[in-house]
Amino acid sequence: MGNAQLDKFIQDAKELCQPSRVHICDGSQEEYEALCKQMVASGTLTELNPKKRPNSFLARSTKEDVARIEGCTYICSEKQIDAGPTNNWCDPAEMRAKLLSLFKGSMRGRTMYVIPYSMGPLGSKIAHIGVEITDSPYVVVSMRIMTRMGKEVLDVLNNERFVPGLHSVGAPLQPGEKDVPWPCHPKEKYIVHFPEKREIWSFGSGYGGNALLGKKCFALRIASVMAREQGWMAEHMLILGITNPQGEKKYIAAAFPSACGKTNLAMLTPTLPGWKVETVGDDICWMKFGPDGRLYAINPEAGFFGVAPGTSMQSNPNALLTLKENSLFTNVGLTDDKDVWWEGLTSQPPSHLIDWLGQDWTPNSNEKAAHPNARFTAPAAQCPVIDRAWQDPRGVPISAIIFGGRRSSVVPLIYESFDWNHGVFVGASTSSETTAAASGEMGKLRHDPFAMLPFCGYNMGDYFAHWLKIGGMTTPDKLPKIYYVNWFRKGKNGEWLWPGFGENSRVLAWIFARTSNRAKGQKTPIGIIPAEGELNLEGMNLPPENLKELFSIDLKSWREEAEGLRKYFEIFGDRLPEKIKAELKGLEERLNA
Ligand code: TSX
Ligand code: MN
Repeated sequence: MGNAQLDKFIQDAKELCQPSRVHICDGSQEEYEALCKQMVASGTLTELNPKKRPNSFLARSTKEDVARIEGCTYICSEKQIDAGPTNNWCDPAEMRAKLLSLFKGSMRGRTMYVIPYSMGPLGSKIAHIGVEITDSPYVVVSMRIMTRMGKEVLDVLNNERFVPGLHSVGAPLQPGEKDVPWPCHPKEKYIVHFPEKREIWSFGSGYGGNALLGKKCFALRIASVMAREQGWMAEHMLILGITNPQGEKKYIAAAFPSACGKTNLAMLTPTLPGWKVETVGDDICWMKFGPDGRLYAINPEAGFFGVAPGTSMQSNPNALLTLKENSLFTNVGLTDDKDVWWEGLTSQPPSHLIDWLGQDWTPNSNEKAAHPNARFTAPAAQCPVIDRAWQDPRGVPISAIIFGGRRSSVVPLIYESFDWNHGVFVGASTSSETTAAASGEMGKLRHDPFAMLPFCGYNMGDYFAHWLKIGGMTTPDKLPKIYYVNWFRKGKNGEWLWPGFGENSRVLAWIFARTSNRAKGQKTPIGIIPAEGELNLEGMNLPPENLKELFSIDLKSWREEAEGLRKYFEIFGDRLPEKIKAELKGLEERLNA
């Protein structure tokens, strides 16, 4: 069956970008292999040792194209106030004119690929379809791992509406001109969203979230706008299943700013005997109310696009096992036996490798072997602990939502919100100390409400209001309980108070107990913490003074915390919901009582 919107999208893109060829992707293995072969020939990809890492490749980008670029990311709503204080805004007509001039002839000498894809299991009522048009074969093979892509999507598209995304690396080829391994535009980069029209236009970058438009652009920025309109939620959250020793299972969603180990939590190996954690997703969560009034979540993605440095058999064995084949690596080191390496993979670095810039590297080199934002792209199905319901079109029922951040002081290991509205306030208050991996100074506190700061497609104040509204759409007993965790609190000598990683299962077990009414908790001015003895610490030798410090709530520091929040919330002006103001006032009153 034809689709008029699709035919017009392809025709318009062709006329504007003037590619040499048009290729409609069918998503087949043959197509994937042909594109990989073509990219090996062009120097974009290096094939890894098939004995060590079958059907896997390495890509190296240029120095200038290594990460998402928030400064070049725009929400072009009709009115600036609807993009809000946390987004870059530009007048949509002005931006459209700019984009039309940039995209004019931008695909000359290249193939224009049309990628029909589904975010979420095909046929799920929570899923949505997108079509990305791109001149990058790297994007095509990445999208094949990260989404359900190709003919099967066209077959269900019919006359349904889809989210169009037009992407060009912005490097047209003159007749006879030889291509470079990583084409991109040297200066002009634009990642543009038109929320009212539900369109994405991305120019100049070939990297990650700038170019794989299904992920941050669609599944978060555009989807957050659709979710608000339609009464559902598009969140920057992992989804995990947790089973207790009695075989009872619950699902938890969790949002963290970058560099907090979200993928590690999603694939956790519990140290608590008899407990099991399984992964539904590690980055994005779409939730809709089910017929029973509970929130059901799907992972709209089909793969993991994770930060490689720091990923090891110690920090995340399940991620490493996921990468054993059929994986794409970007900006990692290449070992002499044609395998991959990055900082933190092994305690002993190889004595020689080729670094992410293609230069010889030894442990004595001053540069890093892998770029700090080097990535792996791997099929979720290959994860050894992938949840059996990860592709269930109905989604999984969410019992708890966790927020968290990296805080060396003030914030306890875990607390629970008093109710939904207080939980929304807690989510809005999410903040994290910057690490070397993020841009800016180290250790500076950055507010990142709901970990959505760079991903909300509309005014963040209205997004808080949407969360509050969701809480009124069902009965309180059906809503997930809301938590805030901090794995990163430090003692007086700068030592970690909590071992983290698999030991975090003890915190998850308390959440499990609370959501089953099996733990009574203990009220504090900021929320509910585990009552004496409720956090299972058996077999871990946590010094009692660490436990005390992990849960200490210093009223003076928390008054400063509330003051900082009050100041931060000012940026939202009259779009800050009254209920959020009331929650802040409530916190201040409890701290002063
Ligand atoms: O991912 C992390 N998690 C969550 C795991 C499920 N990391 C890595 C953060 C960077 C992405 C952590 N780092 C966690 C954590 O819970 N905790 C810490 C801090 C920490 C680091 C090392 C030790 C203890 C705490 N201990 C030793 O190195 C022995
Ligand atoms: Mn993310």
